[in-house]
Amino acid sequence: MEEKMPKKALITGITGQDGSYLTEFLLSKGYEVHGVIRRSSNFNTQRLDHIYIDPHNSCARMKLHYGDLSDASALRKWVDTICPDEVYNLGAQSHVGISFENPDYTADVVATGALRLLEAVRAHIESTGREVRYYQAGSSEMYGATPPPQDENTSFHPRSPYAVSKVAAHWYTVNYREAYGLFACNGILFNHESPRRGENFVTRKITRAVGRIKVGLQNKLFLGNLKASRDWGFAGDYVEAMWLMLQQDKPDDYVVATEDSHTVEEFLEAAFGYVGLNWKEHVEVDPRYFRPAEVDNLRGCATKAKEVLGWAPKVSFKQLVAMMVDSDLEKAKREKILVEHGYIDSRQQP
Ligand code: NDP
Ligand code: GDR
Repeated sequence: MEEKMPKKALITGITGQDGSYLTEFLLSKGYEVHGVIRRSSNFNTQRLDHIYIDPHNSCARMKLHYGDLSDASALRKWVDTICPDEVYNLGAQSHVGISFENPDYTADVVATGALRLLEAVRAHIESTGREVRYYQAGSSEMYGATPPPQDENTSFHPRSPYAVSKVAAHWYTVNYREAYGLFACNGILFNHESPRRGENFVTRKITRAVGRIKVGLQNKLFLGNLKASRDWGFAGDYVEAMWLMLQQDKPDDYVVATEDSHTVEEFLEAAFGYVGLNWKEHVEVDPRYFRPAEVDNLRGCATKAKEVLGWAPKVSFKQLVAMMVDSDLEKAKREKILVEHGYIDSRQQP
């Protein structure tokens, strides 16, 4: 009997938070997973180390290739040589605050990068006749100033170079679907976090500090706007929704959210409270972290994802906070041992 070839996925942003969870998920479904990674002077694959198998080993089902969303020729080359069934565009300069400092770069990678990848997929389909499905990592930041609840019909009012670039990527994706019949989906994902979240996003910055304060490595935490409210879910739950979108009969756009929103202050209360600390004794507001334009309130309505995809979040806000604090407390304990033995400097902070 002929053996069935495994499906192939190509992921940009594979080294990021979502890239690592999506890779685990797709490997568990039997996929061969290919990832585009950036050249860096330091290794940037820490989030993948636990699933990495040397490619010389025939059982290696995750393969990494150098490329960049700013390099159209590399994107085309990898789409043509890998011949993926599904392409997930997760790569981005994804920090909203930093996008005000690096606007041009952010637009190039987030907006034009998506266009470059769509064009690589379109050209590959045209020359081979293969079917390739495309997922675009859209963001609740696109709603920006439009008040909640936000769903697929809510108008966009982006408030940062990052968010404007995501709106452009969203419409490029819709345009390639309408113009070329591409199976292309936009996932409009609300904030999702995990122990693998980048350390300069507010949730992880808080849970890292909670761990370090609890073990005595740090005393203060400097933050910006504490009044902003976000719909925070667990990244592990959200990558399943990305995959589900590409398994449907028709391409479409979906909001993915918990439908529950909390302020940064509430996150502080939950994270510090979980280990018996009072956040007010440790947190100071530093205007350096204020943004030129803020997004005050995001809360999604994920009815469509629930009804069409059969998707629902599994991890609650409270469980998410506990998961992140537990992980960062363990990390801080290990860090403390290294400090006490003089291997690292206690002033080293995220
Ligand atoms: P991360 O910041 O953790 O990961 C971003 C990834 O993009 C990293 O792998 C990074 O590589 C890669 N990358 C950055 N610049 C480039 C480039 N020029 N070319 C190719 N790859 C690049 O983000 P998340 O995993 O949290 O998010 C994944 C995607 O989903 C992003 O597009 C983000 O904007 C979007 N999103 C995220 C949400 C969230 O709450 N997490 C919500 C909604 C949307 P490196 O490791 O080398 O830096
Ligand atoms: P966000 O996430 O901007 O929603 O974008 P972030 O965690 O950076 O900010 C959330 C809110 O917290 C406020 N805040 C701070 N933020 C950071 N980073 N650092 C601070 O010290 C701080 N103090 C207060 C912010 O002002 C903001 O209101 C994330 C990213 O993952 C995007 O890529 C994604 O598209 C959206 O979520 C949905």
